[in-house]
Amino acid sequence: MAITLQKGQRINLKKDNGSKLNDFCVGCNWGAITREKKGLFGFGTSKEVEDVDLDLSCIMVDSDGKMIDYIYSPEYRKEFLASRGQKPGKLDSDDRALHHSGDDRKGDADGDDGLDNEIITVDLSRISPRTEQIFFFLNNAGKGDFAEIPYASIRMYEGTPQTVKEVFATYNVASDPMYKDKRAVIMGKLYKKDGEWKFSAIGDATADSNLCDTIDRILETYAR
Ligand SMILES: [Ca+2]
Ligand SMILES: [Ca+2]
Repeated sequence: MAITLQKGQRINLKKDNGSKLNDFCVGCNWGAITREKKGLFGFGTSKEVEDVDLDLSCIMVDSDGKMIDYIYSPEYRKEFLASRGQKPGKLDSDDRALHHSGDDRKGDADGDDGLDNEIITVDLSRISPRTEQIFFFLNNAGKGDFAEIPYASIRMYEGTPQTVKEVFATYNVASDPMYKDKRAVIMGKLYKKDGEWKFSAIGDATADSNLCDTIDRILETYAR
């Protein structure tokens, strides 16, 4: 049975059969916004689909709370990142333990397709020994806020980005009034405790208008 995570919940990565999660996907599934539009002269209605560009990213932090690696979209403007002290985006961690499936700029236009739109695959056995925490977060790169998005959820599952084998845990992060004016969600972190990896569902929504604000916030408030 998949665990439905609650804000603040901490879980170990043990499965029902007693084995541990090692190779898995952290994915985010979301929908585009559909608006009803009145037809010409007020006759009939048509549907207008508005793309939703969420960006799934993560940063790796060492035991001093310092950021030592990251994954975020290479589509972010290099000049902007540099002005905020961040390097150009990339889809692989330096230790090759984590890999991002690439930027989705639209969301599901025809309803929930059951597949995640952006996915970071994780191989815990390859993570650099220096990494103590990995924070996963979502930024809305388009307009609007999370309250308008019909659905957005994060989940951890075994399988591949194309085939979901077994869902371990899920967490819903949209279409709730609490997300009004919120444009970023710090979803959770993988963290090492006594040599074992665990997951903590943070679930904090923020008004951060860009990735660099969220990275700064995580490093200042969550990583220590
Ligand atoms: Ca995106
Ligand atoms: Ca989807």
